[in-house]
Amino acid sequence: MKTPLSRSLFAQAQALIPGGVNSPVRSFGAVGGQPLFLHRGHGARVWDVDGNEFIDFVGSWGPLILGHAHTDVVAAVRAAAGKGTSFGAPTPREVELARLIHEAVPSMELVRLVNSGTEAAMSAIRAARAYTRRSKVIKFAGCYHGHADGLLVEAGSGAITHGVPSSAGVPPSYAQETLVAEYNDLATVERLFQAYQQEIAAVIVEPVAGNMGVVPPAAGFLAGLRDLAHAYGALLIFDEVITGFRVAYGGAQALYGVTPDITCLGKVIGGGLPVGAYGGCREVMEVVSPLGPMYQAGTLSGNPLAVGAGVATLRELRKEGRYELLERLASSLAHGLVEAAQEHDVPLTVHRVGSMLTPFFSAGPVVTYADARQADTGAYATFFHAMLERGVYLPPSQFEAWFLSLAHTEADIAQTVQAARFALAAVRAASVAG
Ligand code: KE4
Repeated sequence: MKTPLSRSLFAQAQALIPGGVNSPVRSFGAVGGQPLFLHRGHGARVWDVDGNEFIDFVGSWGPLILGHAHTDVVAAVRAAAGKGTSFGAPTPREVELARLIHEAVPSMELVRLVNSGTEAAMSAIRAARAYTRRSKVIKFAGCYHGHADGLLVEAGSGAITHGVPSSAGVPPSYAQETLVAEYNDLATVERLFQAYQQEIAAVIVEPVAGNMGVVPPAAGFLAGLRDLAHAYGALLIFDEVITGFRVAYGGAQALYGVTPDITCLGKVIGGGLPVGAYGGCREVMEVVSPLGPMYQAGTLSGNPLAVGAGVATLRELRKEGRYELLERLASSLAHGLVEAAQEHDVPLTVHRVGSMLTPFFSAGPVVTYADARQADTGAYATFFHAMLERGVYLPPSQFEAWFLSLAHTEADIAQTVQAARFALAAVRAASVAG
């Protein structure tokens, strides 16, 4: 595959942008090589600046559940732009998006729109702290909730000591209010509650982990979190930035039947434009300014173009049969990958929840973050590049989710599985060669 223009653009970008990218995971740092510069997308496919065509399973990291350049989304953005791109004042569409979100996710009695998943998560935590008048927050190793300082934290030395920064520039004083537990391990959560009792404001969790690769909640894990949090007077926050409108129209809370106190959304609700949201029961959300003492604001929050794209996306998603189609396509892909791996004797554990999935290069099981980290990232890198060469664009990291859209077809899945057979043969050959 020839990529001279991408290479030239990457050299230019590196002279102007840190690492040549506006978000680190795009750099191909986890798989090697240089990133492709994309020129356009349509449906399930993207084209790079050198004209190479790919079936896309990144989908902008989740938002493009309808596929690229969906006619309704493009029309909504065009119509909004023609009437003015932003007002910094309430607009009718914001009410419509809030209503669509509330109807889909009834636990979100009040919804505040923001501009990203990061803003949604940091605001949800601030609301929980304001409501409970407590400071500490429990998160899980391997879960990612955006780049707010207090969330770039990993487990401290002891099992129940406060967190330590996982990024330069985060003062230890910010990290020490964050406690880190193990995903799918309720005992680690209970130990933190026993140690910190009434100091904990909230537990924040990805109800289906997506940022360690896709790791579903173990049976009883989410309900156990809710029961533990409420037993100690803390709130449960579901970070549904990925899972919201992805794993079901009502998100993971609908799929698993566990209701959080606050929900964070992003990605799909913006249809590819910058939208995040957080919301919960009226009693909690009435702490948010201008109703209450917790401050949170944003110049472009509820922006007409982004909200228009989000409304068009949710209107399409709520139509009959949309999630059944996503389920069929994703199930077909998962089974094809498993069969191809068996054909080539490559250890592969495929996790899937709805239309998000991850093939772990590991014999498994993969239940915890520690399990996920055992995956063979070298094998994933070999697989990634072999798939790219065969026209399939995957997340450039073993620890991310693949996303399908309503624009993918059974023919796309068949082409992807066929490419995977070659790519897995390459993985096997590399493994044998040692
Ligand atoms: P943003 O601020 O990137 O819109 O959302 C942050 C966020 C919050 N919560 C969850 C569960 C998330 O997955 C994310 C962001 N996801 C990453 C990919 N795993 C976005 C890709 C990137 O960082 O470039």
